[in-house]
Amino acid sequence: MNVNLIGVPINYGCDKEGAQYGPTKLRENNIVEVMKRGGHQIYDLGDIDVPFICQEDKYACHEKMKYLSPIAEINTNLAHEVYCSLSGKSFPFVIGGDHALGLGSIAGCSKYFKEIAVIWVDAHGDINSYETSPSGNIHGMPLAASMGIGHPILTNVYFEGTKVKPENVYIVGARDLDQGEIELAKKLNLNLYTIDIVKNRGLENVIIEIINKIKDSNVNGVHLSFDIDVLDKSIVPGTGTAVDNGFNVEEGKFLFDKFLGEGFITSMDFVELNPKLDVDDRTTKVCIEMIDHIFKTI
Ligand code: NNH
Ligand code: MN
Ligand code: MN
Ligand code: MN
Repeated sequence: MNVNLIGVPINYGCDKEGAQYGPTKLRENNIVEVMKRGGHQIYDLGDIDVPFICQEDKYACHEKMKYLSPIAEINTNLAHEVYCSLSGKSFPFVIGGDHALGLGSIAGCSKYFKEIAVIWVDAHGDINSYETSPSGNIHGMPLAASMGIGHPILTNVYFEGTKVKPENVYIVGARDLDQGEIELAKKLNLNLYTIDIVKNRGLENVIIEIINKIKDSNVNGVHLSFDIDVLDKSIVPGTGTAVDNGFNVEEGKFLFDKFLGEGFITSMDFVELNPKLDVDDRTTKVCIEMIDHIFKTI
């Protein structure tokens, strides 16, 4: 298949030094060659432009959200690159960078397919708004904004209105949810598969249920957004908000086997590598191992 590799060297969403070096770090570790091993035609489209904004201007746009305007701008560009990739029959593989980029990926995917499902694999829900966020970090908000919840500058990125319906959102592996996120998940009756649910019911059963629900829905595209912090803290020191009790590498690979093996995933994010926090490049190596697996499965 044709794959477009798109880098988004952003750390404004997590407000932590280092996440912006993810794409460069992965390219230095031969991500393109690794992706080619699966027999695909890989087009490296380079990085989306991320303008320099000084720390003092963090709250220039909104008192409760950091770097709001540049994040919206970056995501608008990303959305169009994802949309154009899909229009050109290429699979968009978006590497971060922090998870704020999910907003742009989903917007591009939604414009192309109209009705989409989103599988959000993450230790976090990323369904905060500025009213519920404990941090003001926008990487904790992209999934809410994609469902039309939050500030209009975020919810109207790329085109006006909701990108994905709440009933078509699937969160997998969450174990560090904020109070407001728990309440929103209840209110919207989200398909929320916390780590406890996954461990009780079994990863395979949960994945099969999600696949069946998606197949029964009327979506044309499925976006898989993978935040590496869904993996256990012990194996990903190089991520900004590592959480314990997460998946091991085998479980991560199994998840890709099942979802990608189904053949219905139409775009992907791979986010939150922070090379500056890493120990002996351990997290980079895990990322490369995962990416190798993804493109041998897809
Ligand atoms: N929930 C927290 C917040 O909104 C942390 C989010 N951090 C993430 N999300 N890494 O995936 O600030
Ligand atoms: Mn995330
Ligand atoms: Mn996370
Ligand atoms: Mn552990």
